[in-house]
Amino acid sequence: MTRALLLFAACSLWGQGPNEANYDESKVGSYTLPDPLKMADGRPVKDAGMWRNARRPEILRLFEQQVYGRSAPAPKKLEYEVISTQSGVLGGVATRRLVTIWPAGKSPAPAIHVLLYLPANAKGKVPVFLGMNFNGNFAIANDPGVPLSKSWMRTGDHKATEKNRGIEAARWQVEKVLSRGYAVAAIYYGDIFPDHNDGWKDSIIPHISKGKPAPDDWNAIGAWAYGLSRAMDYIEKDKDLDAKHVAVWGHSRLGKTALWAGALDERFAMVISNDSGEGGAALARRNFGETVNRINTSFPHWFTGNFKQYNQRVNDLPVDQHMLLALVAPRLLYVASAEEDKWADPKGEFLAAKAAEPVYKLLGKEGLPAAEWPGIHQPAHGTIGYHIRAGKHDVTAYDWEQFLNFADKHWKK
Ligand code: GTR
Repeated sequence: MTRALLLFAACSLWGQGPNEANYDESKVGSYTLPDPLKMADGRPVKDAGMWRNARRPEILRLFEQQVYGRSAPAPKKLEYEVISTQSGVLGGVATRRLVTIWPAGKSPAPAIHVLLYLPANAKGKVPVFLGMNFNGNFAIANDPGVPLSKSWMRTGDHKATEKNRGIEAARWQVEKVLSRGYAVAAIYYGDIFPDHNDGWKDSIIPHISKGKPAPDDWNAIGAWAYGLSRAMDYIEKDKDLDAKHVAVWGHSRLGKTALWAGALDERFAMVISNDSGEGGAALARRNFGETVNRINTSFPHWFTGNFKQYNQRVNDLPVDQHMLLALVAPRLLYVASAEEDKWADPKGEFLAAKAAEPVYKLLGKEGLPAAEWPGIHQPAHGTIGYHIRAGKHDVTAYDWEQFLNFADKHWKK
């Protein structure tokens, strides 16, 4: 059973317990969202310049201080090595490139391994879907040429095994993405921060930030987002890739991470959240499914220390997640939900995307063309895209079909 399922089961069993998750729309209660277009001192944000120079940095700072923590600056010079390039892989449809990045300087410091697949028939620089995986790069496709990861694994004895090769293939849809003319770039989250309560000491953080962590220091999500930005550093150096058209995407905890990476790093032209839920695209103030208290209790290593102050007083947060989504503006933003993924609060994900819209409008962009929460399988694609599909917490071929249509609409004019 996955952690999410266990928690879900536990929450239902607890019944009336203090951590009970609400799934009753009539019990959500009322809440007031902070206005993304009002400065903390109350002044209205009048134009694009004031958003850019005053309000955007203010919101970014608040997310750093209170939610995800302050990350380290990018390394002055990226240390990396292209390990190999092999054409004719995945049945001939792809060229595979393996790259190693040392975010804190060469060994013995940790390495981030990048797996790239380029369409075999690519002409010119190729736009890229960059994501992070849960089981190692060798898990995203059935490709015997990708080495097993040597990093911590979440399952079994925490070591990679052959039987996990390709187990995330359905979630990555590599062949489909390539066939639509995009490259796939993948990194493994365990290279950056092993996903458990004690992961910090084996993460990249102590190699980069010296001394004891401060209450507003980065943690797992901050470190994973940092890894995505280092992969982006590499993409900028690869002559075969179009660094101006990179979509950063992620599922669940890695969807939260993709959003944070996209907020911090404006080189990402598109940001995609798939079922990211609490601490991702879902409104924190909406009491439905997972809560701030629950997520900080189950996963104390994900967010910054300060975030725990809000466990019992979510309404005191100076931000809510629509403001994280607004930090992506005016760039392309996609939020995907799943009907049965109640834990992630699909409606709260839609409402957050909708509440980010005034910032897009201020910047002269379309926003999200859906006045109401759309029905199942009725994607709405503006500058903000949204869909909810049937089924459970997962990434499916349907989700990819929408992400690719959205990218085509904006990038293949
Ligand atoms: C759950 C967690 C969610 C989500 C999910 C996942 O246990 O409560 O916030 O991140 O894990 O990442 O699969």
